[in-house]
Amino acid sequence: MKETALITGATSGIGEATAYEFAKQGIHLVLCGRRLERLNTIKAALNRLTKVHILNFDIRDKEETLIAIKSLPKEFKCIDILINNAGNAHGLDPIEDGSIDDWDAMMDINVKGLLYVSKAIIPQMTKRKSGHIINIGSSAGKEVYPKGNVYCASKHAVLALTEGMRIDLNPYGIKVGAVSPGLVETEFSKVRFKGDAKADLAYQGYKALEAKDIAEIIYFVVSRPYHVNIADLLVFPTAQANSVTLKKL
Ligand code: NDP
Ligand code: 8X3
Repeated sequence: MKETALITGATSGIGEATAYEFAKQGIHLVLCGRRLERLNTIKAALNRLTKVHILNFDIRDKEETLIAIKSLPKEFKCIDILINNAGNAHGLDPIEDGSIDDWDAMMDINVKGLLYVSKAIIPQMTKRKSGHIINIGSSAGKEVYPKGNVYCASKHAVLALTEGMRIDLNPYGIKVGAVSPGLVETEFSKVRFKGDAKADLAYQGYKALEAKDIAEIIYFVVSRPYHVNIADLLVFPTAQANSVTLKKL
């Protein structure tokens, strides 16, 4: 029987690329996101390769999240692989100028949303004593950079939760790990800078990672034999040495 993966944030960037990568491998997919039109387009493209079901909800809303996951039809109910990917940075401001709405968005989506989705899926994994959870962290979860304050805090929380999940789910044989990228060229900067021209500059003058690079790594992580659990994988573009060191042309 084919495995089923639920991917949050599958409408763009790393989540969408992971959906394509998994579909190539025949993994059945539950794709989640707020932009329904994109979910429909991706489903239409991937249906030729694998079975796809879409769930359209906002992970900030705990009721909506729990109801959406409960609504899964029988053939998609058993989730073998959970990719907690949905998330974004909102703003890049020194702490004294930060917007409370941006702070709420980052903590509500990157941390609490990840918890709501996990809460909806983990009980079936503990019951079956099997499953694999991958949380998409960030280099920002390992080091704090100027003006990164709350985004970095949210990603530090993702890595702490990854460790906590791995410890608590160890008795059930459930694998838990994180993939922590540096700069990846996606819609991430458009969201961070709210469409401002700064977004276009974020990936100029060097070769950033592509979403596909991370998707291939995620597939590598899920395709290891059962006794191998990749706990955390930090990946930078070659031009980037850490959060503040970037070799531009
Ligand atoms: P994108 O902006 O391209 O994708 C973000 C995804 O998250 C979208 O599919 C979006 O879907 C979804 N999402 C955002 N908010 C919500 C919400 N409230 N409810 C449901 N889904 C939501 O960015 P990336 O692909 O780059 O980001 C994916 C993950 O990778 C994030 O966790 C990010 O922090 C992390 N990351 C990104 C890096 C980068 O440089 N790009 C580097 C390190 C980590 P929709 O809007 O349709 O709901
Ligand atoms: C995204 C990478 O450096 O913009 O997590 O925080 S960074």
